[in-house]
Amino acid sequence: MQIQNPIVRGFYPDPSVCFANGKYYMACSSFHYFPGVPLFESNDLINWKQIGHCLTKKSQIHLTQINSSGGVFAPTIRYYKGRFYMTTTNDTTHQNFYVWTDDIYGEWSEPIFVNQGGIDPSFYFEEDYCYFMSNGADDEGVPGIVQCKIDITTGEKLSQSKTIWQGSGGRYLESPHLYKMNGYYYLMAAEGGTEYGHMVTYARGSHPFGPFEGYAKNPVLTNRNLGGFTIQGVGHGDLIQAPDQSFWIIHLGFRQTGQYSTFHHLGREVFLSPVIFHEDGWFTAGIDGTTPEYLDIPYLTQPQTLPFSTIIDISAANLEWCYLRHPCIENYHFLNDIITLHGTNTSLNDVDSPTFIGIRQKDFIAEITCNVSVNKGEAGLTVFMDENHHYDIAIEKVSDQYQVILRLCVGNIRHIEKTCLINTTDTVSLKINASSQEYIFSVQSSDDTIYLGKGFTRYLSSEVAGGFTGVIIGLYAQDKDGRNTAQFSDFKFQYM
Ligand code: 6LW
Repeated sequence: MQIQNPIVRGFYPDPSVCFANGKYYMACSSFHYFPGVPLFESNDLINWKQIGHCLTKKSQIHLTQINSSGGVFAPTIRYYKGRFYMTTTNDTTHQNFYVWTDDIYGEWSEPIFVNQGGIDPSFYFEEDYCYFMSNGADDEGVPGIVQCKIDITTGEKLSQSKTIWQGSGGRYLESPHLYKMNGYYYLMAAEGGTEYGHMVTYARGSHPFGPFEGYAKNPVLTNRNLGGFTIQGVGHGDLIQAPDQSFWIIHLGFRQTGQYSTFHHLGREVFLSPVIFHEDGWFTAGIDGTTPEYLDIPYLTQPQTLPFSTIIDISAANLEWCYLRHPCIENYHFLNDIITLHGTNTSLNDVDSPTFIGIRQKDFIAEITCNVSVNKGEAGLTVFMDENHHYDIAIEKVSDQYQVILRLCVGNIRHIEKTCLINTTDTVSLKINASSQEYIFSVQSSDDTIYLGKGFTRYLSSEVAGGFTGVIIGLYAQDKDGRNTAQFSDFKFQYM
């Protein structure tokens, strides 16, 4: 059956995957968003359903007032002897830690810290030993992929951190994962940085601590030489076997907004590329070493589901909600298909936790609508990349009328594109029409659609905003004079 990359769309970077009890589980990075580390389940590596998050408690992750794109970096998920382990870095506090659970649908443990630096920690388990690797430098200061043995019950180091591979020469050697197959240890990594030069490389050896011999034709997977192809930045992956025992790399990549656009705003997404092991024990990946848009998946029995039009489940049970840093939960109420938000004087421009609850934008072309009412201050929808890059369409109470505002924030330019008074204090329907190049903002009143203006997607892109995240569509409320009350209903995403 044919499928289309990306297999998981929207800002879900740094995928790591494991197999347990007949199913696949995948974890992604989440940075300053809460809950942390979205967790997915699949039967076939193609159709993924979010089942929760690994970091759901404040005690598990420090996010208070951290910078955007700080916090939770790339995770690794592994299953060993009936227990799931997820390790990641809080890049803001420079700490590597892991959490565990025996119930993948339940809560995860409190963090257990490992005294090894660098980012992108990973585990390899063998004969009751746990090898813990990350990028960084060893105890002698030698840079590369570093590894130690740890006591998995305490996180205590059982050996020194030793540099085991220095990569193939690309910058930003990261994302190490170790596997054993056919008598060899394979150490897979990413190099080139998470932008246009990204790539997957690997080495193999006969012992978990090496020595490792790099694959002669590294990188084994990259789209860095495919100018004019919309899928770019492929790298940072995890190797996995499908139900028919074929090998695949699940990895990140991004979609440019057009063939030669060099902008992407939906963040890094999840892609799949085939792997073939050859007789000499080395493997090749992708189609001639590149990740294509369309792939034939011989074992697949259930067609791929792509993002479809949905009325967003506006209840607290929706696992896709994300908050900025640690939310003040008393400002969020879910009841009978209505979300009530209490805005504060923390605004979307602050490196803090404004009253904001969002869902990732998963495809370029979308119509997003929501009904909003507010008693004072401001409430609306935001197309949010970070505190300096967001487009807001909101209503504001002006005596006994609403004023509708379109605000475009790009860097330190904070511009009110349009305001207009509308003749109601009832619920207002806000609308965003997204294409690959622009967002068009309008308001629907009972008898009219009022066009407010537009904002280009490129100014919300990673190339302009920087950082590691992608666009999230948020419902928000703010009130510079105190605490307001806003209600949201009929939040819809229609993908075309
Ligand atoms: C992540 C690193 C990377 O930890 O970007 O693409 C960093 N790779 O491996 C943040 O996602």
